[in-house]
This record gives sequence, C-alpha cells and structure tokens, in this order.
Amino acid sequence: MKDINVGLIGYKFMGKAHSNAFAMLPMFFDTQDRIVRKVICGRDQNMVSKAAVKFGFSESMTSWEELVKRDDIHVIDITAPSNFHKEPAIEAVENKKHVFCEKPLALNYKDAFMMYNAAKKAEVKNQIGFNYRFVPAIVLARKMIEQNKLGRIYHFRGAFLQDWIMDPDFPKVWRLDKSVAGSGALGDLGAHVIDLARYLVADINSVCAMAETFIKKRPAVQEMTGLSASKKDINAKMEKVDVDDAAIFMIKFTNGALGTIETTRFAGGHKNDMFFEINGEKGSIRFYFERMNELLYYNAEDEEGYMGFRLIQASEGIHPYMQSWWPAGHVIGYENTFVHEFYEFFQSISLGHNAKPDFYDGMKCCQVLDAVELSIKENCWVSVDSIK
Ligand code: SOE
Repeated sequence: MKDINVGLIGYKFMGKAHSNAFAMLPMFFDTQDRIVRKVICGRDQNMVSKAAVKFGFSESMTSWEELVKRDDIHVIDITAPSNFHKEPAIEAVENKKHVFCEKPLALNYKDAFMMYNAAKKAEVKNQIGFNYRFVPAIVLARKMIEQNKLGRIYHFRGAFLQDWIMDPDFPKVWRLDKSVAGSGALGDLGAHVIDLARYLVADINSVCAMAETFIKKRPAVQEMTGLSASKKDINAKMEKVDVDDAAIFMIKFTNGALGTIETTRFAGGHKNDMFFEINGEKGSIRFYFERMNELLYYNAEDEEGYMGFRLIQASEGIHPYMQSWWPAGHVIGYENTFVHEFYEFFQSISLGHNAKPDFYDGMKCCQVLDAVELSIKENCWVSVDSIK
C-alpha cells in the first residue's frame, strides 16, 4: 500500500465535500492505496489554516504555484471557483500530478480544450466533479439503458431547479459574476444535466436556447459562506448581474433523440431539484435528486391492466456502490456521491486505468454550454461541432 498525497485547492462548499469524501472513503471502500490529506491551499492564511485543522489536512499554504510543484504531492484537487481551474490544472499536469477538477471544467470551450490536451499530453489521470453520475439510482439507469431495457430512446427531459437567489436583495455572489463563474444557472446547474444527458442518452448534436436575468442589479457582496451570503448592507453599492438567472434549451442528440433542459434559480420551493425522465420504445425511467435513493421505471411490456411507473428502491446491496454502505433500505445522501467519484479516481491512479467522467467529458460539456450561449445570443439553432 502506497500513500497518495493530496493537495486540495479551496476550502469552501466543495472543499468540504471533497475532504469529507477523503475521510469516509477508507472506512467504507477497500482502496488499493492510502489517501493522505496532506496540504490544503487557499488565499487567506488564517482561514486556510483553520480549514486544515477542521478537514484533517496536515499542512496549509497560500501559494498554489508552490503546491503544484511539490515532489511530495501526487494529486491536485481543484475546488476553487471556475475562473481558477485552468491555470492550476495545466501547471499541475505539467508537473505530472493527477488532477481532479470541479465542474464546469473551464469558463469556455477553448480553455477546457487546453486543459484536456495538457492532461492527455502529460499522461496523468484526470477526472471532473460530475458527482451526480455516482448516485446509485443513476448508475442503475445507465445500466438499464446499456441492457436495452428502454429500447430506442426518444426523449430526454431534464431540469435543475433552485430558488436561493429569488430575493432581489440577495447580493451578487461569485456565482452571479460572469468573469468568475462563466455563466449563471446554465453553467452551474446545466453542466450537471448536460453531462447526465450525454452519459445516459448520447452526444449532443445541436441546441436552441433562451435565457433571462430577472434581477438585473444586486447589492455588492459582503461575505459569502456556502450558498448563503450576508444580507444587504444599506450602504452596499448596486452591481450589474451579468449571468443568466434561468436558461432553457431544446436538444437534438446524435442518435436522433430529442431533449429539453431547464435550469433556473427562480423556481420557488425547489431547493436542489434535479430531475430527468427518459422515454424509450420499451419503457421509461424518471429520477428526482431530492429522492435520490429511488428510480421510477415504466416497463411497456408489463401485463395490461397492471402497467405504470414502479418505484425501484436503489439502496440495496445489489445496486451500484450500495454493498459498501449500510443494510438494505438504509438510504444514502448527497455526500456519498463524492465518496463514489473519489473511489473511482483513486483506484484509477493505483491500478492505471482511466476513470470517467474525465477532462474529455468536461470539455464536451463546455462545448455544449458555449453552443447554448451562442444560441441565446443569435436566437437560433447552433450545432455543437461549430464551437471551436
Ligand atoms: C449551487 O447552485 C450548487 O451547489 C452547484 O454549484 C452544485 O454543482 C449543484 O450540485 C448544486 O447546486
């Protein structure tokens, strides 16, 4: 058993989710090697040293440039905002580090393409944080599609609905700043649904989209933690919001299927409601993230009079990853998806194979995101391949 020393960049929402996964992984899964929480890196020395203690890292530092060059670091894990993925990822792979990077891979397709190429050239392992692929019910959905249980696929209907910024006084946090986040609900939420559409149905051929920014100016941000921020300071200056609050688009898949994706942060009452339904010639499946242990399945070959969506409880040991957790019906949650994705990542490093989803998938997703943005701008259908 070797040590795999991790250097984590970022210590907020995703930094916490990843650190928690590193701690839980060896308790539940048999990994080939030992995962060592070695260094955590962030801009603020005081905050990052506190995070090191809380998240179980032995050291903290403020210079990512030094971190990616350290001989005793084997993996760089990037959880910083999206404008801060490209440089550390490219430097890290050029220093022969394996890299895990949060989604979306980059601010645009061009940058994502550079990151993909750099990782390929360096021949290091690379993975992207599309954690919803690792929900057992979604892995089951993929398995059912591979087993041809749905037959030819006609429709993909996906949505990612949230409501955390509906208050017009909610400040302009980094997720609402184009230079930092790339886009709004589209890149933050849509990236996950696009990835699932590619994972479950096929590559995306073309898109036709619309978007809106409902609240055009917001108070400048004072302080942000996770997805909450301090309320409006009466003296705060108002800033322009330059990302979408909601984006909706139609899809033509390369296999002929048709799809729609809706992403919004203005769906009152929906907290983290990621949903999809797939309809095929032999059946349909339906999934709601807020009920993530369940998959609904309609089998068109069921006996007449008894037909309808049945609920598959995907928290039994026969379902993907579940044998490592609890007895049947003892459901798992959001944080477990990170354990699953890191199990695949660390095993790929130890055993030498390539895990998915990787920088290629991250890059393909950015290409679709750019096509959606172009379609919004030009008000027409855009072919994904036209994005270079
Ligand atoms: C915030 O909108 C957010 O946390 C995203 O950044 C995540 O990727 C998604 O899983 C849930 O919502």
